[in-house]
Amino acid sequence: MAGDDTPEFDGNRKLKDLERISQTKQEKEIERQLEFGLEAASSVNDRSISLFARGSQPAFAGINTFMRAPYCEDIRKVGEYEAAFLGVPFDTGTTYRSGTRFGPQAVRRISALYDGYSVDAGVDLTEELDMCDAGDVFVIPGNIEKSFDQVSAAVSHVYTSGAFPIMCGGDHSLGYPHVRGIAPHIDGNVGIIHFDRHIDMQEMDMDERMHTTPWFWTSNNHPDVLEREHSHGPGQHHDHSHMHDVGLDNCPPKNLVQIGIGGWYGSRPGSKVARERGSSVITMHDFETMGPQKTAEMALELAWKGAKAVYLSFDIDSLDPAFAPGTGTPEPGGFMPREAFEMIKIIAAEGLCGMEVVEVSPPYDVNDNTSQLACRVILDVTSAMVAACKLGHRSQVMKPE
Ligand SMILES: [Mn+2]
Repeated sequence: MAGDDTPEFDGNRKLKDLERISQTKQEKEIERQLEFGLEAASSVNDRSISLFARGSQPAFAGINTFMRAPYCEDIRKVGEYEAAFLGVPFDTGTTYRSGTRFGPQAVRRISALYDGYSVDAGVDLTEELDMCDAGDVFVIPGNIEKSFDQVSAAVSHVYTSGAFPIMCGGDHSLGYPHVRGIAPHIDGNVGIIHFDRHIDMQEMDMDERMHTTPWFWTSNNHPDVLEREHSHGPGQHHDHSHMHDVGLDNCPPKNLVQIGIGGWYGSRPGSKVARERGSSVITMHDFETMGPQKTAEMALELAWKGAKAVYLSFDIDSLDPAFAPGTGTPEPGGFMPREAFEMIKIIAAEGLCGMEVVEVSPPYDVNDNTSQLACRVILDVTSAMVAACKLGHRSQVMKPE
């Protein structure tokens, strides 16, 4: 029988916490809707409803931005927000199925379902976080290197404005230009936590910096790598003489942690690089042995060791294709969504300098399931940061107990 050893459970604890958060922004939003959308027909009893849909309801109506956040059309003003959703519709780096150029729009569309209030997270994102949709980067389809330059400059603009950058791809070749937009502004080393089924750490693929290569380049110019390669003989592994860009110098391989790696596609060249550079690869089997909590704690320990900041890269194909079929390179045996949610929440609570969700390919999706999961990853990461007071302004909108 349930007796004295039943732990005390307050099922209302988070609801009580949420009750202390203001609804000021939401009330202002309704005023704005009525002003712009005009009064509803007289038979409508709820007078907060407008004639033209100008707010969050109905979820299937309206002009979508991510989470119905304001569209920051004048990108000079992005620093007025605490976080910015930035679409990067680029898929020229895919090596199998393309289609991720449609990822940002699909994630925006399904995000309209949500209102930002989560009993589970104990967060009201609308009220606690000032987020905008910064629109998309003007990528150059068919040219990886020019797109990389556009993307890094755009991410750098958002990051230095002070807004937390949330990049939505696009394929995973973007991992490199995303980090290249942030790391040079950080005075110290940057750790990277990377969820994926694929190791994505080879130098080139089909003679280009495809989506199988981002982590080679982020960590390539670090003194540890240069020294190791020098001791093996200069130029033994690769020759970048044709490239002006040889990678970043403050992303040490020892602070790169990859989680969920496995499967049967394309890992040999990247594994060699990871082995030589001494980065950390937590395979799916390692994860099965350790479980989500221990895996996340280990990732944090490795990524933060001696680092000033940590960046989160989430490849949607780290989730099993039964849940996330809409992706370019599916690999069976991936995470259950709940396992991934648990890990990213633990990781985000320690703070991040930026994040990306990549490889959502809507043409292969079913019922928007994959884009919905990508949206969910962004919500879980940002809300965990808000709850930990690493992002947003909880203290200003939550009454003391
Ligand atoms: Mn992948």
